[in-house]
Amino acid sequence: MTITKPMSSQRYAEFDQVFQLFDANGDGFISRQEIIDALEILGQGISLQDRTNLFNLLNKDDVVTREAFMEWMVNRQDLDIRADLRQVFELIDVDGSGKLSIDEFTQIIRCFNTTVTDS
Ligand SMILES: [Ca+2]
Repeated sequence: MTITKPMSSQRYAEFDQVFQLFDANGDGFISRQEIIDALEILGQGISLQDRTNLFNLLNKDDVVTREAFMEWMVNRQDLDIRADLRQVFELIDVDGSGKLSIDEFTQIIRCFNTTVTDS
């Protein structure tokens, strides 16, 4: 018996992980600030062109929907952001569960976000 799928579930899961990586507060949308934070973590791992494209995904509510993000990922299959993101993901996945918890991501954001001080 063969089952055909439009996109392999493994690939979809990968894209979904990337989405969750960007969606730091887990509300199902990527805000402008979340893109900025994620890009800061990725650093030079993502090209200027792709940075621009990401911001172009923002809709009139100034958020990126899961659908828009997935579509972008599908069209950017050659993009090495996935390799970079996997490295970042493994770095962040502190407990090695293969899943990224909000706590783990928040922890990393805090580590990188050295400009935030309580003074
Ligand atoms: Ca969000």
